[in-house]
Amino acid sequence: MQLSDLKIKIADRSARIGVIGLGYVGLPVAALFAQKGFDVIGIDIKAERIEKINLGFSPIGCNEPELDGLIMEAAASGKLKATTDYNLIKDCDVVLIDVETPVNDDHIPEYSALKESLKSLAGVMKPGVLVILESTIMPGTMQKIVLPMLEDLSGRKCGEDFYLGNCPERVMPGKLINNLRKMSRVVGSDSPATADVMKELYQHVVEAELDEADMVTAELVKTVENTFRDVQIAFANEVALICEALNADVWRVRELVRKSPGRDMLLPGAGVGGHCIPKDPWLLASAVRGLDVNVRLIPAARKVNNEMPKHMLRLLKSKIGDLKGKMILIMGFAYLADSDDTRDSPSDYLMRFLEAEGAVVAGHDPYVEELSGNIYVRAKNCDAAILMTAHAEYETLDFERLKSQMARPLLVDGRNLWKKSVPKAAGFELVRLGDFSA
Ligand code: SAJ
Repeated sequence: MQLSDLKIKIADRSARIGVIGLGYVGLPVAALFAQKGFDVIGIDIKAERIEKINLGFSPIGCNEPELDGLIMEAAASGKLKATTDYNLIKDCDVVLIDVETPVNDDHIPEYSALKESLKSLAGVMKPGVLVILESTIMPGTMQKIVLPMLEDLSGRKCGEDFYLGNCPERVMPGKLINNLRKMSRVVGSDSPATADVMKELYQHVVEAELDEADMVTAELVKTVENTFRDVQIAFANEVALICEALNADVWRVRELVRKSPGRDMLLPGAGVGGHCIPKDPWLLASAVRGLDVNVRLIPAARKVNNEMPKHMLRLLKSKIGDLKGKMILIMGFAYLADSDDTRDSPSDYLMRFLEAEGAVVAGHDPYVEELSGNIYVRAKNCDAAILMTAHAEYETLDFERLKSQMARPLLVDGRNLWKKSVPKAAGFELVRLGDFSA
C-alpha cells in the first residue's frame, strides 16, 4: 500500500492498528485508538494480561483515571482485541511497538523484548505497513537495530515496502491517558511523507503539538529530557549534602534560590526511582559508548542519586548507631508520591542496606496492597521510622499516637514532608535530609 492510501485509511479510521506490548504505555495507547473507532489488535506475551483485557479489565494496578472505562468500552465494542498471536496483526496497516527497553546492571541497553517483537513482526507484517516505535530507546537504535532487523528478517525495503517511525511516549503513572492526550509528541520518521502519515494517525488521539524530526532527533529528545531531570535532581541532592555539612537547611536555601529567575532547583530526596529517570540517562550515554565523547556528568549524576538511599541509612545511624536487632519502619515503597508504582524503588535499596546491618524492617505503603493497613500497628515497637515517599496520607499522621506505639520516637524525613516543629512537638527526635540547622 502507498503512503497516500494509508493516509486515507487512517483519516477514515478504517486502518487496522496493531500494538505490541500492552503495559503502562501500550495498553492506554491501544484503548485510546480503539475509542476513536480504529480496529486495534493488542499483542502481549502474558496470557493472563490478555485474558483480563479481553474481559474489559485493566491489568494495570494503580489508579489510572479513564483507563478502566476505556478498556471496558473497547473490549465490549470489539474494537480492541488482545492476543499472544502475532498472526492476528498480519493485516494491520500500522503497528506500534511499546515493549520494555531496560538497561542491564552494566547500564547497557537490554533489547531482548524489542528484538523478539521485531523478529515476530517481520515474519507477518504486510507490504506497506507503517511501523512506529514508541518505547524509549538509545539514540541510534532505529537506524542501527530496528531498520536493519526489519529489512533483513522481512526481506522488504524500508521506505518502499514498509515505512518506519519513532514517536516516543511521555506518559506518567497516574496520568497515562491525560499525558497521551495532552503532551506534545516528537514524530521521528524515515521521510517527510512518512511523518505526514504519522501526524494523521496521532492527531486522532493527541491534542498537543506533533513535532516532525528525523528518528535520531526523536530518540535524543526523549532520553535527553529525562536525563535533564536526573541531573537536576542530582544537583539538588548534592546541595542537600553540602547543607548538612554546613549545618544549614537545604529546603530554606532552595526556597530562596528559586526566587532568582531561572533557578528552578528541584527537590532533594531519599532517592530517584521509577522506570524512566534511572534508566534513560544510561540509554543516552550508551549512544556514544566507544566514541570519542567523554560522558562524565550523566554517570556522576546517576551516582549521586543512587547514593541517596544509603545516605538515608547514614542519617539513621547518626542517631541509632548499631542497627543489629533494631526494628525500623520504612514509610513508602512506591517510587512516587500517591502512586502504587514500586518499580526501581529507593525503598527496596534501603531495605536491603538495613537488613545487611542486622535490622528488622517493617514496611508500610498505603498504595501497595501487601504493605497497606494501619500504620500505627505497623510501627509497634519500632526503634525508628524513615519516610521515603511523600504520600499525602503521611502528611496528617497522628504523631502522639505514633509515638505511643514506637519503642523510640525517632523519625527520619527523606522528603521534607513535615514542618519540623510538628513531630518535635509530639516528642519525636527528627532527622531531616539536608537540614542540620538548629
Ligand atoms: N524526584 C526527586 N526530586 C525531584 C523530582 C523527582 O527526588 O525534584 C524523584 C521522585 O521521588 C521519584 C523519581 O525522582 O522517585 C522520579 O520522579 P519524577 O517526578 O521524574 O516521575 P517519573 O519517574 O514518573 O518521571 C516522569 C517522566 N515522564 C516521562 O518519562 C514521560 C519525566 O520525564 C517527567 O519529567 C516526570 O514524569 C514529571 O514531569 O513528573
